[in-house]
Amino acid sequence: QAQPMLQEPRPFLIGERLNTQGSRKFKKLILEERYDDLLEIAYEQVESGAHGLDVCVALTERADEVETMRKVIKKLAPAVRVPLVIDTTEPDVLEAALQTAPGRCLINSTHLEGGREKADRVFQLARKYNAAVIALTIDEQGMAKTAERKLEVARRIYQIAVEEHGLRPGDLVFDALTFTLATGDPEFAGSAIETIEGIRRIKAELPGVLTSLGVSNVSFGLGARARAVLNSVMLYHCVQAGLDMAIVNPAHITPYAEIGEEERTLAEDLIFNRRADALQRF
Ligand code: THG
Repeated sequence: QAQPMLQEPRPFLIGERLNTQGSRKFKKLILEERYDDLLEIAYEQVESGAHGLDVCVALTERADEVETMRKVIKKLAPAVRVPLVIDTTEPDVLEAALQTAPGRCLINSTHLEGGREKADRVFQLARKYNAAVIALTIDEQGMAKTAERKLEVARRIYQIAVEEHGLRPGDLVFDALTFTLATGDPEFAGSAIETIEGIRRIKAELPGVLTSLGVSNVSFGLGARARAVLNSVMLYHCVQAGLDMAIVNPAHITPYAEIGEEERTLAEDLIFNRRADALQRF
């Protein structure tokens, strides 16, 4: 079966910088309605290796997310040849985006927090506009923390999307979510292992589905060099476990083979929770 959202070889890289929540620069451009200038951020990500572009224009300062999303997509669509990843929590913004974009889109994202009502709406829109959907492993109990729970939530979402809404397994992209390792909180020391194992189990037990991860979450709170190393090493191990897509700043990803052994070992000690002082040493 054709997998138009799948990059071979893996991973399909989704550029994260066209995001008002994750980039001060992009937020400023949107607030000042400088739509021509956002193309530079788009081009830079594609030139750095992005295969798709995440687009999030949500702002607490402004109430016109629908119109802003339309304008941004009208600017991007003719200029870049990569799929757009529509990042919004508002169904009306999502539908406006899917109506405006000329090609197949990826929806970012849905989940089961607060029940399945919103997910049902998202899957209906995915069917109507032939979009793929990123589904986060979050349910009524919150973000799934163990590999077992991540698989359990993914199974429920699969049941709803595939069995009930008729999506193809290849239209579903499960995001097993990862927490930052920068706080030193012992409760989260094993969280990267659970994410990597969660990816492995979702790929093993839900045949045909894809997986994605917002890799930068693992390094929130660290300095720039440490972030680049930790993100790159985490990405490598996730891809080894079967990860298909990664939401990253592609300019900050270093190939695994180019990371020196010392830095790599420090990062792996932290990711795999191999020593109690891994964070201080990193
Ligand atoms: N899964 C899915 N979607 C997601 C996430 C995920 N979307 C949002 C987020 N997580 C991924 N996007 C970003 C965007 C920016 C950053 C991290 C993740 C980031 N920004 C720098 C910072 O905050 O320090 C740069 C700030 C700036 O330039 O102003 O780290 O997990 N499906």
